[in-house]
Amino acid sequence: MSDGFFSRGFHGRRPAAGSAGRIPPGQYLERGFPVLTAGPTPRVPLDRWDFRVVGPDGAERDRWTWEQFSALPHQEVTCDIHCVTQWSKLDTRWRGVPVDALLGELPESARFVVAFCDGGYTTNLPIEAVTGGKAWVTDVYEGEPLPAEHGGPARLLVPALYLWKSAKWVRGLRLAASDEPGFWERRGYHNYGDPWKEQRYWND
Ligand SMILES: Nc1nc2c(c(=O)[nH]1)N[C@H]1C(S)=C(S)[C@@H](COP(=O)(O)O)O[C@H]1N2
Ligand SMILES: [Mo]
Repeated sequence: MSDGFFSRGFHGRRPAAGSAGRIPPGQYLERGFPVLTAGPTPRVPLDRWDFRVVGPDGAERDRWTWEQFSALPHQEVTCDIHCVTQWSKLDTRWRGVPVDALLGELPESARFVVAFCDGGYTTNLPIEAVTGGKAWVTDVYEGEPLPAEHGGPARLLVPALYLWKSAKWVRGLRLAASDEPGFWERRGYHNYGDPWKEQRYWND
């Protein structure tokens, strides 16, 4: 996903090398990993965790327990992430299940998804933004189980869009025929959120 080939050799020595052209307009390079959460961090025991895919009619199409989800084929993802609060972090490393594999074969009517989470957070995405190898449900960050403050046990990862679309503590995806703005989208954030177009707020 990223041009890690060029930047890798410079880690530690010249950390800015390789960042050219990778920081979207209005963003700055962040080396830490800030935590941004509206509300408390939910903590659900793994034996009560599941991940569900729900159809446009509200019916459950698929469900995985933690054990089943953990056993699904995972991919390594190295990507840059961009937060609407203006920080970007390069070459973050994750492991996750491609959303393509979780959604499976889609009904004609499914044109959008709403990610739903423990704690009640939601975010909406057009189906094309999460299919075709562009999104994962991740449970490993930098080789370790994803920390709770960053969305563990599992979070959606959609690196091409601002990070509010990467829902933490995600518990499922609901297919939808029409678009339904999520938590931040109803509060003034842009409906799509492309960092390269600076789609931060409603009128951008
Ligand atoms: N469930 C949930 N997911 C969420 C949020 C949240 O409040 N709840 N905040 C979003 C926002 S606004 C951002 S910028 C990123 C921050 O991710 P981080 O805390 O791992 O940096 O998570 C996104 N995912
Ligand atoms: Mo955010």
